Amino acid sequence: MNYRIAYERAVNVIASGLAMVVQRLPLIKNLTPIFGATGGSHFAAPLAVTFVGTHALSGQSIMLQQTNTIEPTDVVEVELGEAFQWEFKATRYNISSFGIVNDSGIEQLPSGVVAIGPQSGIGTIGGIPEEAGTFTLTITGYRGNNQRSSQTAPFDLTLIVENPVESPFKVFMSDYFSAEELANPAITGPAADPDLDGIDNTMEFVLDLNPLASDSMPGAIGLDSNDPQMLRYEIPLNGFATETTIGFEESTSLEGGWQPALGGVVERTDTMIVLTAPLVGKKFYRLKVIVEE
Ligand SMILES: [Ca+2]
Ligand SMILES: [Ca+2]
Repeated sequence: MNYRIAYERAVNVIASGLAMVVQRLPLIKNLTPIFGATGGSHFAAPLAVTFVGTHALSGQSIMLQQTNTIEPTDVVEVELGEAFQWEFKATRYNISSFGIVNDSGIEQLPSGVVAIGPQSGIGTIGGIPEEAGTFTLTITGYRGNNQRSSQTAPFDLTLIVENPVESPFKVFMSDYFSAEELANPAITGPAADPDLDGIDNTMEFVLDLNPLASDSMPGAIGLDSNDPQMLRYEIPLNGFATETTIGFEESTSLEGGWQPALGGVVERTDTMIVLTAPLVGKKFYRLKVIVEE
């Protein structure tokens, strides 16, 4: 048979959109340009929570009020590494300063989280949390500068920072590698090939191979039993890779010009992918995988 099948691997990694928002938010008063530049879908919807409208010494009752159409909340849930912002103000007057203490009574915010403002009476807590946990932040607003003059009643914000759900690829890699190795993309990144078998980690995952041991490309090539004029190439897949985009590309040379293999028929199930293509001329096929980290 004159037909030759060449395997190549192509990996496109769709990086998390969160990588776009890596800048630290400095503790400055000019809030708008910072969030304006990076705002949008990456940020949780800003929620305005109004707290108190009374002098602490006046003896008047203290209440929370909704100030916009979004349901106000005193519980904010975000993922580790997810940018967020949360706003607050007082109803009866514009606060000129505020103080925040954690549940130990210390003026300290979780790592990666900063407080900004107030600007036009609106204070903001936001950033990109770098530690998981549940944090209670007690906020007090002041009518005057430097946390002086009359003050609002304390308001408790509960910030819950959760570990993000691991992708199937990362779960797969964590079966083989230590935490230290998992943090090193040169070893465990999608395009890395630490066992030097020519199969990158993405393919090791998709094909359910061992990223630490040399493997050969799995699959069976032969004539289609239903039609001897057709080539049948069947590759078993990892059942945990069902969300992964996998397809075949073809070219008449290995120099490039790869196109989706439209001349053939591709069937995909949870546990295998099959290419059936006519036995005409010389063609190269390669498996292409797009995985989300
Ligand atoms: Ca490998
Ligand atoms: Ca391997």
